[in-house]
Amino acid sequence: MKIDIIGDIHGCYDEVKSLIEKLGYQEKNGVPEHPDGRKLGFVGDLTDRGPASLEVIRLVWKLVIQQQNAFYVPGNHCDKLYRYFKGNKVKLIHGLETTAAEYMALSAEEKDNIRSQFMELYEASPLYHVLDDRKLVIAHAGIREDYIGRHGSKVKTFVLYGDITGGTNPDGTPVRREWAKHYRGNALIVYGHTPVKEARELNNTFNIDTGAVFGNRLTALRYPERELVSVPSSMPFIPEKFRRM
Ligand SMILES: [Mn+2]
Repeated sequence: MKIDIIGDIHGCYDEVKSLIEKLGYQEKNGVPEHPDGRKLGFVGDLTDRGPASLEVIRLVWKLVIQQQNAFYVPGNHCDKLYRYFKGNKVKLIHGLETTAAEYMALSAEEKDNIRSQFMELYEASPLYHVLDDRKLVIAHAGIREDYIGRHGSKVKTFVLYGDITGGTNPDGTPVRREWAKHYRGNALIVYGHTPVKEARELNNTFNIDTGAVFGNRLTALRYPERELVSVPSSMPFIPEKFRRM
């Protein structure tokens, strides 16, 4: 199987459009299609902070649900947006306020449409995808080898938030252990969640969150070629958002 996996988009619709074009996809009936039958994958965090979160949802819904021709796993931002759309009390912070503002500006009918599209997408998608005869795993924040094939709350927390200790850093962000340093599995793990200036390959894992929404780049990994393709971001660069590795 040949798949192009895209990192955290966070509402950067123009960037994802140009990345998909750069990957060789052509628009057919309003949906990108690859002449060689390649498919798209998404590591999650489609929305929040960027300028056009709802457009990103519409695009990914078309690809994954309507065309059944792409793979998506939810990120922690997707999980929170799902809870917001369900009517749960969630705080409109950490970028959700931008997605909520786009949503609130819609007509009642448009609201219903986007809300049901997103909820359908989320409900139809696994916490992580195991693909290509278990040679490839897509998980938002990555996954420990012994969690592959398992489900449940510990696994859910790990794939959405990473290997968090429960503690907080001086800047208020959660302390995360670097699970990829200790990963020894045979499956290639493709993930995002932690913005890095350069996509990072380590022990058969790839972090492809190159911080599009923080002004760096939006990146895709071509599988099985293991080639990185990226486009520059139009957002202002915020250096303190990038983890030093
Ligand atoms: Mn993210």
